[in-house]
Amino acid sequence: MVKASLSPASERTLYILGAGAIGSLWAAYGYQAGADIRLILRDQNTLGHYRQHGGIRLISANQTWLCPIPADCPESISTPIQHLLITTKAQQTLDALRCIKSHIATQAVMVLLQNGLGIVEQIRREFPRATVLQGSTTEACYQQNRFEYVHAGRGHTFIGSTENDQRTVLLELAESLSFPPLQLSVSDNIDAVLWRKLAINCVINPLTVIHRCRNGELLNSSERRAQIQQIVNEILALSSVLGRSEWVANLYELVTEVATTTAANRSSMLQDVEAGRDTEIDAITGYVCQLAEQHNTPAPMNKQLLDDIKRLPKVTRC
Ligand code: KPL
Repeated sequence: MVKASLSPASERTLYILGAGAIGSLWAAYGYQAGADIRLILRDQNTLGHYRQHGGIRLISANQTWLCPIPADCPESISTPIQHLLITTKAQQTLDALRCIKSHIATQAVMVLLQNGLGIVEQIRREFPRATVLQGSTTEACYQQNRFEYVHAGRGHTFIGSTENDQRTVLLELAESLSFPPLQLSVSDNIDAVLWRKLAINCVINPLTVIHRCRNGELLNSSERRAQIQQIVNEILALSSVLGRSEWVANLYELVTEVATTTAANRSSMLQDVEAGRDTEIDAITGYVCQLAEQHNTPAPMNKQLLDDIKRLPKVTRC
């Protein structure tokens, strides 16, 4: 295993792959904090639209900032990427990384901050000498218009690694990615953090799609609260089989807390469905259903939600 090292903060360019809600949130606050940030956009065409727009517009607590964050498309990247924050959708991650593979330094440090599980292993296989750290956030942000995002609720963000000897790098990274008001902490048990986040996303994301509602509106009726409870029960049963019960103690209360603190947010899955984009359902509910099947644990509500969301019509875009 290669031990990761970071270049001095003053010389560090942070590339952000995935200019969706969370990537744009980090990019905008990073830009405001004076960090050397570069967004990687999908292609020349998107880059052209972005430049015409003048940057990322961030709306937070009735304040609006237009942040002209420097941006590239894969063809225009000119320096080797040493530090990469990956905020793409789970299902787009590998393709997006392959597009910029020739620009990624062999020993790059990558932080994967996205919903769902199952992707980090694939990245590590494809970039064996890179250091791939994992993160999880409950910051709430949604897209209002193209390149315009609303920071709709505060959450917690953790990064961590299953490799013990990465602690120094993690502490330094947590500090250098904490662009006020965003605050990163290092978790000593990132697997637990990611499993909890997966559980929260299994509840909030598909249910907000089924009911076409904001996160907080999931708590508005007893029918919805009963659905929350059923998903929670299925995840608790699976967690118990996997020996992970401790990781999801008080899951119902945790989900309620996140739905309350992000009440005004439209979940990322609802945003995807409304924009006709692919959702992360396979990496979220699909991941849980697969594990449940492998361990002969019933998860009928999750299975139903997986099927329902996958059946939703897609908008065909050219
Ligand atoms: O992670 C989220 C998402 O929308 O994907 C939450 C925390 C539920 C915020 O909306």
